[in-house]
Amino acid sequence: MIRGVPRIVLAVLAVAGVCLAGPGEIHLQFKFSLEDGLSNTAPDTFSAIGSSEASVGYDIKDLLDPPSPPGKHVRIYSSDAGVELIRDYRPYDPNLPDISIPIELFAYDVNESGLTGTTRLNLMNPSALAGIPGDALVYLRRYGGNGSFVQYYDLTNIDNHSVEWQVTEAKGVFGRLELVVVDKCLAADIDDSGRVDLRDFAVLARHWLAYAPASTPDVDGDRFVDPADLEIFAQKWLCDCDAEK
Ligand SMILES: [Ca+2]
Ligand SMILES: [Ca+2]
Repeated sequence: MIRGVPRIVLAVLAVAGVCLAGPGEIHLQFKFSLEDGLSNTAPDTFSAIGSSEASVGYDIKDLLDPPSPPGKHVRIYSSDAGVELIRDYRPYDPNLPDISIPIELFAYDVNESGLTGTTRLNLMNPSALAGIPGDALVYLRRYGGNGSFVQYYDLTNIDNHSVEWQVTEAKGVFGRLELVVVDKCLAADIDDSGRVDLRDFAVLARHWLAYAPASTPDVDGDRFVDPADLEIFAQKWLCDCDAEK
């Protein structure tokens, strides 16, 4: 037996997992605001949309949205499109979702002293989660302005639909989010071989109960390798991810 891995887990892995996912759609909307103790800083919203429609692309009209009010404001937008998108469409296969959207959190203070207070992020339409297949992981990871990982939010947990944290003298890009919607099979296929098998398990076992920095494999995305990862792994044991379509 591989050291440190419970015997019961090895027993579970003796049988193949359930491989097929169901249909679904994605349209998640987030509201981002900052309370500085005197007044609410002008909030912003961000929509993350996955669509299987080949014709759907970036919505140019959203690029023309008016800027936030002068004075002080916060903004939330995807950051890998080369422009500040507040509504971002991504190709989406409901049977094999694999979407990762990098999001930037931006603060502006006309006085340049930065914004200090409570930052809030709310999922405005949690009912949309019902349209995502149960075989998909849906989560946010939050990073500080220096890029270091701070917190993980499993969006299937209602407690994470409204989260807050404190910021001090925030100005410019003071944090980042990563929105991930990924099929459990793809998440469990750690070596990207297309199949969930012993090679993936060996990697997990090597990092068992370890903190997982950015480059270390982790199935459920919370940066720790623990029984929650193995539970998903067991569900997808011996699955061919590409064959799930
Ligand atoms: Ca694999
Ligand atoms: Ca984990």
